[in-house]
Amino acid sequence: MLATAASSPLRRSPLLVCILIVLVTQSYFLFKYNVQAATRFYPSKDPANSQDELRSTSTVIVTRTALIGPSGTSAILQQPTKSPIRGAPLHDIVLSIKTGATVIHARVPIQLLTFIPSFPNTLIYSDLKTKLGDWEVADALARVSSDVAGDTLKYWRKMQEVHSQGGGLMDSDGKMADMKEGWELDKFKNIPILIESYQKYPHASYYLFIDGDTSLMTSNWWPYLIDLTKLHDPLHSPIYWGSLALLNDMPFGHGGSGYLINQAAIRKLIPEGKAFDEAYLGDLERNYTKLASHSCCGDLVLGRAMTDRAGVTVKHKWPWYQGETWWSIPYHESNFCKPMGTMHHVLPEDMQEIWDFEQAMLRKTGMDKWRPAGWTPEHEQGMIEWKFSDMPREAKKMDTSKYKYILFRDMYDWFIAPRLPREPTKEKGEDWGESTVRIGWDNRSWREEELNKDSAAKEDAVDWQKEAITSEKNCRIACEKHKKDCLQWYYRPGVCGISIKLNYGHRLRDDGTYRELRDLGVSGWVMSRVEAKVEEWRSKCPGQVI
Ligand SMILES: *[C@@H]1O[C@H](CO)[C@@H](O)[C@H](O)[C@H]1NC(C)=O
Ligand SMILES: CC(=O)N[C@H]1CO[C@H](CO)[C@@H](O)[C@@H]1O
Repeated sequence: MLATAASSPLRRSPLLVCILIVLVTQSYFLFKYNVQAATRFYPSKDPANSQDELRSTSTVIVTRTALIGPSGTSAILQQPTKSPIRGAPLHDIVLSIKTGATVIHARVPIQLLTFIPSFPNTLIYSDLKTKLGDWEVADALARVSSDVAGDTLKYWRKMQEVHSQGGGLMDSDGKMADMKEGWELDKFKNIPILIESYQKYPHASYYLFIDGDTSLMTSNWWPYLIDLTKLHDPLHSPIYWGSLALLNDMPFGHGGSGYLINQAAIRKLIPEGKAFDEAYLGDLERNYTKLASHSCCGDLVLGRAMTDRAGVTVKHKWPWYQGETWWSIPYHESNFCKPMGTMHHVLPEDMQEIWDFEQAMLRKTGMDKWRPAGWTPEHEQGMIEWKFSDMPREAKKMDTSKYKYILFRDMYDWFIAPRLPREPTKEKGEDWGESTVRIGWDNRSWREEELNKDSAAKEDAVDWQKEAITSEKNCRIACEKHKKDCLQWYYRPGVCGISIKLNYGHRLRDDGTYRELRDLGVSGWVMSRVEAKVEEWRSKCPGQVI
């Protein structure tokens, strides 16, 4: 085109040509710069996001503000920045979850989103047959004999009726409707759940029973079960392990902390050949439904069945099985270096944080790639399932002492250390001594040693113990001056708790006046002692420094 423009004005004006060339070159560089400037707003993430990145580089005009929502977060759905770690699936341990129709929607979905996928053989039991997404939820009370269960079962019938009429058992905020008595049904569930878990998976090596507000430290279970299997053949050496509780001298594994029963132990209760014998199972159920009807709790009933009928008494395996969550755990020398298996009373949002914590820990320790010895590509692809009762020879000889378990120490470092108040508190000219303080806060010191009116009235009570319950200051002084190993204290009028264990605790109420909160309780920590103690405990974790 230009070549034919011999007579065009361009040819006659070299100056115009020069200006044109300069303009074209300049806009080329400007364009190039813009592309770079624009890509800088989208820092490269992982390959999964490169698609998005490409799109944003080509649409240079899109400005940053257009993509950012009012809260400052991106308005486009973000891909996960890192792919989640899913260790090897644990097919050979049946996970049975017990919950109730009034709380299931608040609790179980977050379990399904976090640890349950690692336990492909999971069973969910409620007091109503229902579904959660694609998961079938069974009614644990379906096989309970109403003639022996007694009056309590009226709540169950009521629930079925409300549900069948289309009434929700939970309001849209996830709060329980009127059926608060529903929890009384809970004690009838444990034996039916055990029977049905065995019927569904009669060949599993292990059966783990937990509640809807129990959380698992999933990755720790692999090396734990390898070692357990080396010591106790799951088909022949009965195991009923948990966190021992006692009621009227009756030992049982506390339900919320979770209890583990192997096949050998289940077969002591339901002998070979009886797994589908409904006459036998009906008899078993009736016997223990009757016991449940005048008992407090289902885990106790199960303990009775295991002890009396199966001849297998629960073994106390705390703190692997334990009933606290990150803020209620009393951190102490006795658990600091120990691995954790279960947590209880876990709020849904805490369950998420515990999951994030586990993911971060696995990356940090490098255990994300860990597999048991004898694990093959066929296992990895899901073509064969791992059987603990028939482990490869390599696994039986496997040295798991190098495995980096997630410990209570790690939980302390992740959850507690960054949250403890560190600045010594000076308020309204008061002298708080060495302690850092939170008002309206219960650090559960009272669980260790509680001084109160009764203890002050005892003959051998000394002066500082009597005075400690009269004011915050005296309670603090009791901890700081009179108990050299006291790490923290808690005061409310008439009560002074002092503790040699570290417990973070929780806010007692979200709102209120200073006075109101103060009357609820004040917690203090002697941080210099806390730090020294934690370092002392930490130094005793063998080979676990990471
Ligand atoms: C149920 O209790 C009866 C009476 O004590 C007893 O004879 C029977 O063996 C028990 N059955 C089971 C399965 O526990
Ligand atoms: C919320 C909570 O756990 N509060 C406890 C505070 O301490 C007293 C004893 O000092 C307990 O009775 C409360 O239950």
